[in-house]
Amino acid sequence: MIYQRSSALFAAAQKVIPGGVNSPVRAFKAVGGDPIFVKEARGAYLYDEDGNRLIDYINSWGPMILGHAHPSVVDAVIQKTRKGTSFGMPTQIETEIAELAVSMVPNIDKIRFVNSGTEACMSAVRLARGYAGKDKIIKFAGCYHGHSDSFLIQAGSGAVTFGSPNSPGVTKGTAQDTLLARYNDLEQVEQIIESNKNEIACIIIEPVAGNMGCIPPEKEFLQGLRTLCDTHNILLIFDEVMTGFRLAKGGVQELLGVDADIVTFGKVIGGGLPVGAFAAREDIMNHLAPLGPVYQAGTLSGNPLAMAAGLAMLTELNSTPGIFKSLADKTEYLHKGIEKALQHHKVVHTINRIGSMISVHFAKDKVVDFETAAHGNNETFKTFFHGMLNHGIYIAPSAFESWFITDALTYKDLDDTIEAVNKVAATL
Ligand code: KE4
Repeated sequence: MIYQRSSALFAAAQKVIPGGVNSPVRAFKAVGGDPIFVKEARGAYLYDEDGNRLIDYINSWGPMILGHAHPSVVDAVIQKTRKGTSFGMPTQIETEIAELAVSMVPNIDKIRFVNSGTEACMSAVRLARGYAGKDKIIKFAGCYHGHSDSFLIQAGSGAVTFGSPNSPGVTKGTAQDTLLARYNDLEQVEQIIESNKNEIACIIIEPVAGNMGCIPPEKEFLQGLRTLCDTHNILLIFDEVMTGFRLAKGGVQELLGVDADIVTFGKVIGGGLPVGAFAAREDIMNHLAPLGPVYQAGTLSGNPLAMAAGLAMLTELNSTPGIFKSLADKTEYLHKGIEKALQHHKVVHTINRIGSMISVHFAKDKVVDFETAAHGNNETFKTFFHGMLNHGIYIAPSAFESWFITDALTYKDLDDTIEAVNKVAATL
């Protein structure tokens, strides 16, 4: 595969954009080489600036669950654009998507739209602190809730990739209110609660982690957190920016049957446009301005184009029978094929999968938390990444990410992907 034009575009971008990208993980720092510049995308395929066609397993880090340029999303945005792009005034479509989201997700009565997953998680924590009147939060090493100061403590995703989990610029004052636990370690959470009695407003977690690769919760872990929160009067925030409307219509709450107090969304809910959201039962959400004292705002929150894209996407997911099973079946098929190919070439690996999220780790032990995720052989991952790219398969340029399956993938695409793994595995 030739990437000359991408490299030239990257050189130009670096002159005016820090690192040539508007989000660090895109820069290929973890895998080396220049990032691929995409020209357009349709369905399961990316078409890059050098004319290569790539099967896409990132799908904009989750949003493109039905494939790129889905007709109903594109049409909805075009229709909306013709009527104006932003008003800073309430519009009916915000109520329509809010009603639909509330009908799809358990335990939420009201939802507030924002412009990113970071904003959703940041606002959810402020709401929890304002509602509970307490300052401290518990997060989990390797979980990523966006780049708000309180979260950049042993964050996952790009922050880990950069090997700088605690970012400069985050003050000691902020960091001291963020307590850190190990994912899947209920005992440690209990100890932290005991040592910070009546000071913890909330626990925020990716109920299925996706920013250390994909790490499903161990049995009873989430229910254990639920019980601890009920016992100690702590709010449980499920960060479903990645899992929401992906793992099930009602997200992980529905899939695994554990109730959160506040749920955050992003990615899929915006259909590819900048949308985040946070939601909860009425008595919590009514603490938000202008009703209550917890302030949160945004010029482009509820933007009509973004709402049109999100409403079209949620409507498709809500009205396509068996969509989540189709996604999970395709992911299982891919898992089995990759497993067979890597085993055949005796490549040490472990694969995590749940629903339409999957990650391949070049480690021998099961990956159950940040520490075991970090045991993966990054040199092998780099070779694997570039090998797959050279066979026309685009996976996440970091071992600390999940692959995101889109229903636009055909079983032939999956077979082509498995064949590429077979060829690349021979070189590992
Ligand atoms: P954004 O602010 O990037 O929209 O969302 C932050 C966020 C919050 N919570 C979870 C569980 C997330 O996965 C994310 C963002 N995910 C990363 C990919 N792992 C975004 C990719 C990027 O940083 O460019």
